[in-house]
Amino acid sequence: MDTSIPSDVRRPATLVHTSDCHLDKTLDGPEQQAFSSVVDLAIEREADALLIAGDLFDHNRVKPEIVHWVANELNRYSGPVVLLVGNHDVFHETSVHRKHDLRDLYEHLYMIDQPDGSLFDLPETDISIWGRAMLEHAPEFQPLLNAPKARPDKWNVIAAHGLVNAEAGRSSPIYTHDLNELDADYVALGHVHIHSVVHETPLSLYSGAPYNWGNEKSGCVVVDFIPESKVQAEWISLNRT
Ligand SMILES: [Mn+2]
Repeated sequence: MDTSIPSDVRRPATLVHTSDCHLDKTLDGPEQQAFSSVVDLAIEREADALLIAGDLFDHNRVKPEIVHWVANELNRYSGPVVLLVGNHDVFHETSVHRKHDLRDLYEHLYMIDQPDGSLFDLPETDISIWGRAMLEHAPEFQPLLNAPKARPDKWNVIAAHGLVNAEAGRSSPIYTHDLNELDADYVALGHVHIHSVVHETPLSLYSGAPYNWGNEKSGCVVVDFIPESKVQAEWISLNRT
């Protein structure tokens, strides 16, 4: 009889990672259609969680109809949604997220609202997500500062909205040496609208925007966490033909 205890006790999990949705205009604009496609993908892949890594909204004056529309879209999915703010929807006093709190409209919404970091262990999955709420898009804001250590029983995800290897003086910088020091399974980045893999260990990706002003590299990322395996991340095009 094999009495060995598997070293990796985590359950397999799937995460959909998006960012930079920039919702702002009409209810049937291309940004809205692309966001619906992200939700469709989360449903199709039976994702355990959806992570929005900043700039869900384009600005702080979006109409309440759009916020309600987002909540209705998320209700189609009905799983846990983790929301990080970005520089277009920073969490300062006049933030769209303070005027219209999505937590009041969607019960499975986990808002990263702490400037020093919010950590969520998501229900019915071993995914854990940490990030820092941006109050001001400034050189002083370091999205990865004081990230927690990984826990062996979790898929440790870090969410950050900022610029990787920014020149001195740029806002919300993320440096390679910071990524190297992270103890995490996956780093979900937002801010740059074109998808790219920016770092291998831990695996760190910009998802890119779901609607990138007509650019053919519009899409989002599906991340599969498999015990005893490398994290798999697949970029999915959301371009409509
Ligand atoms: Mn941004």
